[in-house]
Parts: sequence; structure tokens; C-alpha cells
Amino acid sequence: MGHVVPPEAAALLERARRIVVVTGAGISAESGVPTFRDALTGLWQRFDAQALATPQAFEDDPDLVWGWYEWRRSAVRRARPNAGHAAVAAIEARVPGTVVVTQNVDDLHERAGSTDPVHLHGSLFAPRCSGCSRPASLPDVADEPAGGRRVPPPRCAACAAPVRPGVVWFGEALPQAALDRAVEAAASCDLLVTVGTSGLVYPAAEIPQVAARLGATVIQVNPDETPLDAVAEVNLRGPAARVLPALVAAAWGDTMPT
Ligand code: BV8
Ligand code: ZN
Repeated sequence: MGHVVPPEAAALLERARRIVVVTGAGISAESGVPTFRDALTGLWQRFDAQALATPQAFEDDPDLVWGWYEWRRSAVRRARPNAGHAAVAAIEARVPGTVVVTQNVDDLHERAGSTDPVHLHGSLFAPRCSGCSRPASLPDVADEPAGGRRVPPPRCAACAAPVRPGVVWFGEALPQAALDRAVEAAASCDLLVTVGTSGLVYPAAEIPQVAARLGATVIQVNPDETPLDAVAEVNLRGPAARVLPALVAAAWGDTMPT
């Protein structure tokens, strides 16, 4: 049974002409990709994700951190985009100029058909040298053991420094071009849909607030309350893979695979 969407939300999407969709870990949860809130398991259970996703952690124990990212990469490889990702791609297809801004480092938006999502926090599939920043090739993804393992990072072909994941770690600046694109889109949109983010990590959490401050309407899709409740005109409390297809169907009547 699809999620019941208030007619007001459907009307907002149906009327919108310049749309931004902001996504966080929650949109990939139903694809089996753990969120940042979910406690870490196996080798990493005694660590906090926010502590592991730092330059310091990589410096202190590169094999542990590289192993963590290889484990996440193999989990994403096994995952499939869900109906939430598909609904985002459907909005893009329906309303030209829609900008998808994600905090996720997985490639599920692309695999669902999204053309050029803005990855604010990088990607699991763009490793580079931690010394000279030269892009590095990814070793074939192995099926990492469920509990994870330490994996020594490959060495840079140019300077032999350890290769690091192409993600933005805490304390590191976001890619300027991506941040600019996200802020520009938020500043000129008439509707921003924020999906599956706790709205706690900055500057990403600023994006929906920029849109609201400049007069756009914000719809939030999240089973739980978040600080973004304060800027959301409409809160759709439910899982993305149920709510988003229902919202698209309610707005445009074309049924989405649920
Ligand atoms: C920087 C990549 C400076 C790595 C990530 C202002 C105020 C306070 C702190 C700061 C501030 N400005 C900066 C900071 C510090 C810090 C920060 O924000 N700290 C927070 C935690 C307090 N920010 C930084 O360090 C940033 N860099 O500031 O640099 C600088 C500037 C110039 C020069 C030098 C330095 C960098 C931040 C990026 C870090 N990298 N990821 C990796 O993935 O390993 S962040 C990572 O965590 C994710 O990308 C994401 O952004 C965040 C997790 O948040 P969510 O995606 O929202 O996921 P979460 O698990 O939290 O929540 C899931 C939500 O989904 C929940 O609400 C849940 O209810 C919901 N949900 C669950 N299931 C479903 C669902 N929703 C829908 N459907 C479902 N089925
Ligand atoms: Zn190098």
C-alpha cells in the first residue's frame, strides 16, 4: 500500500519549475547501505564513523581506514538503487534543470538514472594520492568479509604515497565547485525536497536553509524529526522508497514502481 501524500505536497511538486533535491544516507538505507547514525559493526564497532572519517584516523591507521572504505565500497557494489532513487530520477526527467545534491558517497543516484548529481562529500569511486593528489585506479573490489578487515592502501604510481578515498573527511573543505553549484541551485529554486538527512553536518545542512531564506518551499522526507523541521513547509514522515514514489504519483499521476 503506497504512502498517503497530502494533496498540498503533490500540488507543490506539480507546480514547481526549479527543483533541488538534497539527499543524505537515509535515501540509501532501504538499499542496505548503513546510515551514519547506524552503529558501526565488525572491526569498526568500537569506532564512531565521524572519528574514522578524518585525516587523523587515516594517518594513525591507514589500513584500518582504507579497509573501512573498501568494506563500504563492496557493500555499495552489492546494493541496488531503490524506488526512492528512481523517484528522484523521475523528477529530474520530468522537470528539466532539476539539481540533485547528495551527501552520499555511493553511486546509487547515478545507477538509478540521475544524470549529474552534485557529490558534496566526494565518492567511494574516485581515490587519489594522499601526497600528490594524483587520481589513482581502484583495485578490483573484493567481497570484503562481513566483519571487515584491515587493508593496506595501494601506493601512488607517481610518488608512492598511500592512496586515500576520494571523499571529504571531517575538517576538510568541500570541493568548491560542488558547493558553489549546490548553493546557486538552492538560491534560485522554488522547491527544495530534502530526503533522508539528519541535517547535522555542515555546510551541507545549510543548503535547505539557503533555499528557505530566499523564498523557496521546502519539503522534508524523513521518518524522524530533524533540525530541518524548522525550515520545512511540509514534513512527509516515512521511508524515502515509499514516500517519494507516492509523491511523484500524486503530483503527476504516473505510477512509479513501489
Ligand atoms: C569543514 C564523507 C572546514 C566521508 C562526510 C558548523 C557547525 C558545527 C560544526 C561544523 C560547522 N561547520 C563545520 C563543522 C564541522 C563539521 C560538522 O559539520 N560537524 C558536525 C557533525 C557537527 N563539518 C566538516 O568537518 C566539514 N568540513 O567544515 O571544513 C574547512 C573549511 C575550509 C578549509 C578547511 C576546512 C566536512 C563535512 C563532511 C564530512 N564527510 N562524508 C564518508 O562518508 O566517510 S559527512 C557524512 O555524514 C555524510 O556524507 C553525511 O553528510 C553525514 C551523515 O549525515 P546524513 O547523510 O544526514 O545521515 P545520518 O546517518 O546522519 O542520518 C540519516 C537520516 O536519514 C536520519 O535523519 C534518519 O532519520 C533518516 N532515515 C533513515 N532511514 C530512512 C531515512 N530517511 C528516509 N528514508 C529512510 N528509509
Ligand atoms: Zn602521489
